[in-house]
Amino acid sequence: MNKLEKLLKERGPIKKIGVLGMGYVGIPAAVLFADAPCFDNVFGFQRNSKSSGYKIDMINRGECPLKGEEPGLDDLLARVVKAGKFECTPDFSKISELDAVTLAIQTPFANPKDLEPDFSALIDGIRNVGKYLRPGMLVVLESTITPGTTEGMAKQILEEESGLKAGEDFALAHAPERVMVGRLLKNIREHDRIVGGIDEASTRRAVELYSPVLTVGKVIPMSATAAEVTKTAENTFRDLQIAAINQLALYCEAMGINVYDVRTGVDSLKGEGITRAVLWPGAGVGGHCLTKDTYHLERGVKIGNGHLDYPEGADSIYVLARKVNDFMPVHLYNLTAAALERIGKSMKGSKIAMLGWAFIRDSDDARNTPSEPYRNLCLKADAEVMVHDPYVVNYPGVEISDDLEKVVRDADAVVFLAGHSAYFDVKADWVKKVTGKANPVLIDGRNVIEPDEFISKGFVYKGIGRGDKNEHLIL
Ligand code: SAJ
Repeated sequence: MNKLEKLLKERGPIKKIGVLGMGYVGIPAAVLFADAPCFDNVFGFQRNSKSSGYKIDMINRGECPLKGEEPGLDDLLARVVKAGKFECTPDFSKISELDAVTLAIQTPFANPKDLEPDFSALIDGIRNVGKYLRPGMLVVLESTITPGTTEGMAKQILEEESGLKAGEDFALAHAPERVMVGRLLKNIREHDRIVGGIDEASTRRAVELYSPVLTVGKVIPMSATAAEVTKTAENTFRDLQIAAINQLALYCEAMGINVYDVRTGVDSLKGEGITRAVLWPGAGVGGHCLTKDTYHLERGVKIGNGHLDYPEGADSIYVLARKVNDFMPVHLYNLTAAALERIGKSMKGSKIAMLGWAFIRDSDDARNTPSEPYRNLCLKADAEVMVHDPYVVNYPGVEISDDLEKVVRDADAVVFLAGHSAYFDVKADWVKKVTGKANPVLIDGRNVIEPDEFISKGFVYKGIGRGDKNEHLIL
């Protein structure tokens, strides 16, 4: 038995837990730990900052500061607070009383241009843990991080701040979150949980921490760096699959065929051992995960000290996938300009009605939305742009209306950028009447409408992947 295993044995089973970062990852994680009978109590650590300090009192009143519907979370939080099993505090010194501490702190991009993550908040959190670290404690990073961070930067800061040695005096692991807004509790309980320690003892201790909160999911143990690669790769692979069908959509347009026929065809190849993850082409890829995790993975393989053997001068297919997906709003703009040109108009001076600002259907989440680059291209071409979205209420610098008629009125072009359910009921007659145009342009970025219904009413239609319709006769 090594020094760490002895320390963990002396300390006994995990009873007191701390969670740093009272956000959409930390809060459900904390209340689920608090709800587990085998744990005594949980502290939620929240800096008393101007922007988020209000959460401390709110949580201690048993109220959940997260907006949006989260089934079961309000009740569970109220219950564990009332039972005295969960308390939010700005007093980080309480960390020294704990057996395990997890960090669920966001790692956004400093600015989307240089694709470098902003680890400052996470580093703050790690420093705070290091300051109050005691022998035999377990530290777990839950944030999405560049592979190599746990073994590298995190371990280094914790050791500097505490004077203790990772893997000897304390256990260190990475357990990436896989939650999605709207299903936070369900995802934590039911998804399998990747748990990766810097050594065997750390992995085992982290498995002890997470097993009690899993109902359906099971723990999948591995090394800390393998866990970091798993998290970034699972999103990189999804982005790659979306890029594959987006590229096929562009090919189908060039070859004059319908990508949805081809998709149905390819998807029909079934049978044991046959897999074809054919996803859906669209106006682009937004959100918090797929737009950045590829770059975490790419950076991880670069900072790693191993030699990468890869085709000379070839782009990573993962980065290429990001470029294809980021091209889709540009392609949508090109379709809009080409359709306007067919009726002797140009972007300059035309009125564009954008339908959809959220990055995902039937959601108010607009993080890294593809609608933004599309709108910027239209404005750059001196078009007049109106934005509709039934869920997104505000977005810095963009006026968004939930009044569809107001946005569509007098439009030269109506463009679908999100697949919100409400849009599937939009009728050609209604759009034509409201735009007041003889040949309105209709651009479909999410396969929302049936082209013939609009083409037969004199619309100039172009849809992503619809090579079979995009050069139709104008009636
Ligand atoms: N998208 C397409 N075509 C598709 C699927 C998505 O264009 O076939 C676009 C969406 O419009 C959106 C973007 O990609 O703009 C992302 O969509 P998403 O469904 O991947 O939603 P996310 O970004 O919320 O991804 C999350 C991730 N979950 C976690 O990180 C825990 C991802 O790993 C999941 O695979 C994904 O949800 C999911 O499957 O729902």
